This record gives sequence, C-alpha cells and structure tokens, in this order.
Amino acid sequence: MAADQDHEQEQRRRLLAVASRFPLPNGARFSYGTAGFRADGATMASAVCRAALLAALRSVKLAGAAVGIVITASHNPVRDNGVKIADPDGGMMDQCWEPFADTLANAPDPDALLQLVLQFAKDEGIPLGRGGHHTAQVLLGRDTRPTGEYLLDAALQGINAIVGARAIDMGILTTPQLHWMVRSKNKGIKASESDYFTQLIDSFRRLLELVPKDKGGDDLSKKLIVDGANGIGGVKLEQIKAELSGLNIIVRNSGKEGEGILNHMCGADFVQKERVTPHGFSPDDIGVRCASLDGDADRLVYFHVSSASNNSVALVDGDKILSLFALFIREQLDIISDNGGQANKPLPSRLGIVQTAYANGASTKFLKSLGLEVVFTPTGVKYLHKKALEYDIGIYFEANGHGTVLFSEDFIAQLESLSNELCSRADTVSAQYQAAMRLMAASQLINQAVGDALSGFLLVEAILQYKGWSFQNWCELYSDLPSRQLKVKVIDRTAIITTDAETKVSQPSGLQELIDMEIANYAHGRCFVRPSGTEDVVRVYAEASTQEAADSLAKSVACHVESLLG
Ligand code: G16
Repeated sequence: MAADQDHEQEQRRRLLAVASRFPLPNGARFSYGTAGFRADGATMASAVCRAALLAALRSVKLAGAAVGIVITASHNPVRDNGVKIADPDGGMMDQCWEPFADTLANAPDPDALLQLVLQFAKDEGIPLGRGGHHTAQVLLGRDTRPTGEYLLDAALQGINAIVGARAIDMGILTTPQLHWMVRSKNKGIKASESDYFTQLIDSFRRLLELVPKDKGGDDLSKKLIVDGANGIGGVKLEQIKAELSGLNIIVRNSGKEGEGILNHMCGADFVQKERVTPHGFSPDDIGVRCASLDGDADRLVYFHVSSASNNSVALVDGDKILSLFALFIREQLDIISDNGGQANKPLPSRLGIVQTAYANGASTKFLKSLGLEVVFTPTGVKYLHKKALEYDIGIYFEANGHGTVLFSEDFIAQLESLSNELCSRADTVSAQYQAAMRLMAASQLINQAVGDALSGFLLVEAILQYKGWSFQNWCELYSDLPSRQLKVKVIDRTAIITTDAETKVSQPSGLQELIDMEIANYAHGRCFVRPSGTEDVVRVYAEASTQEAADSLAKSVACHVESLLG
C-alpha cells in the first residue's frame, strides 16, 4: 500500500517535472494533423516530448505492447520537424486518441498537464504509477534533420515521465523502417534493421527467380537512378544496393554531407508537384528509369527525364504504381483460379483498391475498367490503410506516392496451404504454384505496416521484370488527365470543412457553389479544396481536358479561396 502511494507520488512528480522542463512555447498552438504534429523544428520540443509521453501511455493501455514514434517532418523543408506515432500493429496511431493528443500538446502549464494525464488515465482505465517492472515500451526513430537529436532528448524525457516505461532508441531510420520494427516486435519476430534489410533482399530475390525465362530485360532495363531527397532513404539504399542482385542502382541526392539540402529542389513531393527534374539530374539521364523518394522515404514516384528543353519529366505517380500492383496481383489471382483449366477451389480473395480525391480521374477509370472495386477516403494514410484492411488484399496509394499492399492473415494462410498442397503433389513447376509463390514473396517484400518507398520500388522493379515492361509500357497503361495543384495561404485554414472524402466543401458557406460554377466552364473539369494537415496552407486540386484548362480552373478556385479567407 505504502509502495503504491510512493509510486503514485513519483508519477505525479515526474509529470510535473517534465512539463516544467518542456513548457508550451508562448503563443504556440499544436494541432494533430494528417500525420501527427509538425512545425518549425526549433519550436517542437514540448510537442515531441508530450507525443512521446502519450506513446508511453498508449503502451501501458495496450498491456505493454511496443508503440513507436518517429521524429520527422517527412516531405516538409529541413527547418521543420515533427512526430508520427505508430500503433502496435505498425499502422498510424488509432484516431480515437487524436483529440487527447491535441489537448495534451496544448496543456498551458505543468498542473494542467498533470490533471489531464491523470483524468485521461482514469477514464481509459490506464494503470499509472506501477513501479518495479516495465509496463510500457516505446521504440524511437528519427530522420536526418539537424533538430533530430535535440528532439530525441525531449522524446526520451517524455517517455521516462511515465513510471515503468522503457524507451528503445532505434537510431536514424526511414519512417517505414520504424513502423516495420514496431509491428515485427509485437508479432514476436526479429525486428532489427538488419532483419528488415534481409527480408527486403530475400523476398526481392525470390520474386526475380520467379520471372519467366523469356522476360527479364537488358542492361538498360536493370538500371535505375534514385533521387534520395538528400534524406535517410538514400543513405539506407546505399547500404543495401550491392545486395540487390538484378539491379544496377545509382543514388543521387543521397544524403551525404555537402550533397544538398533535404527535400530542396529534389524528392518525391518536388517531382510530383513541380513535374521537373530534381537537382542532380540532366539530359544525360534521358532514357533511364528514375525514382524519387521523400525525406523520410515513405513516398515513391518514378519519372523519365524528358527530351524537351524545359526540365520537364514524364511522371509515374502513386496512381500508376497502384495500377501496376493491381494488374500484377489480379493476374496472379487469375492464374491461381484458372489452374490450367482444371477445376480448383478458387482462393476467396476480395481485392480492394483505395484512393483519395487526388487520384487522377484516368487512373480510377482504368482500375474500374479492370473490374476492380475502388473506394475513396480522405487524404492521409491513416484513413487509406484502415480501409485497405477490410479486404483480403487491399491496395492503397495516394497520388503523391504514399501507399502499400496489405495481405490479410487469412489470405496468406490460404496461399500457404495451396502451395503446400501443390508441393506435396510435386507440382512446383505449374503456373499456379509459381503465381502463389509470387504473391507470397510480394507479401513479404511490401511493407505491411505502412507505405515504404524502399520496399515499394523493389516490388515495382520485380513486376517490370516479370512483365518484361519498359518505363514507356508502364506509362502507357492510361493517359493522365491534365491536373494542377496549388497552395493558398489564408488566415485560418481550419475555416474550411469538407465532406464526401474531401470532394465537397461544407464551410464556409457559398464556397462550394463558387467551385461548382467554375467547374462548369471546363470540359472534364473536376476541382476540390481542403486544408492541409501538414502545412499552413489550403490545397487546391483541379483536373480538366487540357493543361491550360486545369491551370486556369485551379487558379480561379484559388482566387475564390483567397478572397473568402485570405
Ligand atoms: C503526410 C501523410 C500523407 C498525406 C501528406 C499530405 O505525408 O502521411 O498521407 O498525403 O501528408 O497531407 P496534407 O495534404 O494534409 O498536407 P508525409 O509524407 O508528409 O508524411
């Protein structure tokens, strides 16, 4: 009894102490956005500390399962920093804790923070103040930003503010690596960085071994230049590229000291939005397949340097990566159920595609023409991932290159039993067996916790070799409708409220009518606006039948946003 009281006192003391050490900066107001908290790195210590404290609380609540936090501002400029929280399954933190994350981050003083935590723990039935053994564990990762180390200290102190919580610093990592480690640790499988690399390298090799002998490709088709955004993705790729047999990888903007600034004139966000070659690429690269990662390597786009003199690129965005994955998976499922014409129990496989309003209309039309089920969610992998989990195989991608393929455990079990059965019949050369093995290898390769540029590009490369496709073949799957994305600075972006997976504005009143009026002036016009959850801007997206029309539609809607809210 006395010991319990001591622990309780100790818990209160620690919470008050950490809140005094990391006070809310004057005038600051943090908001849990699309992927956690983000702001200028120099102002983030209190938010990171409190997010880490929350991660420890979440681990206590979930019976000590490992929870993760990554210190990163992903695609944002190098001066920014932020924090993403990973749940025990490796996915983004359950949205039902976001309101508490917001309140905690904005607690004005130590006493308010203490009361908030105690009340929340009571409401949620979280047993606080248990000493003597580890009741919580939080895995920490960070990207290469200069403020990373200082924010790591804030995070460690946040975790240590919960009695019994243990912080495990996993070092400098890509965001998807940390999510993968959290998931693996909770599944009781090996979870180190070298285990992650081994899984990638082995499953990629297995997929290449299953490429039909008449496919594959020549030396040029094996060459890939990767723009690492001067971030952590390039660093990690340099570490493993020699082991990726079957590929000749050159890394530019690799994150080496002095090579360039993180995300500046390079990286997936830059290439996808500006559609020009990133820093370090030139007409000498014409004809070579190129890929771009973002600052924390959870986004991936592909491009070709175009022969035009304006630095433009032929872009393959997340929609076309998704389409390639969908085609490949559909094909393997068809091979399995066809079974060379012999009757066979088809695998129960509900294949679902998840997109957002940013998906190019041509991609959705293409996917539907394959007979696939396509559904939409608001922006943010936290929404897409959750939706994709409803399927046996759920493929989700945002146009910006964030996405993955999720395989349900039931489906994997069915595949395993099918391949065991075929093996026992010594039927390992059959098309059916090979298709089952390809799906198994793909499920090992592609990150099951979150979108991962490194595992994503390896799956792309394996599929291109399997199909014997050039970049051009891939591009020609369908033609994108011309589109334009703009950012508008307004006084308060939260004044915009959207519905219908962000395709309509419900507030401020009158704005949707203005947008509709503009859309009506353009053939195949489509346009929507939404407040960003990672930058202090309103985003405007427009599509139309010509580039000039898409530009003009986006511009006129941006003007309406500016005059109503600017
Ligand atoms: C984050 C999210 C993505 C989202 C992007 C842009 O990406 O993880 O799902 O698409 O922000 O969000 P918004 O338009 O709200 O600014 P990242 O790569 O920055 O972590």
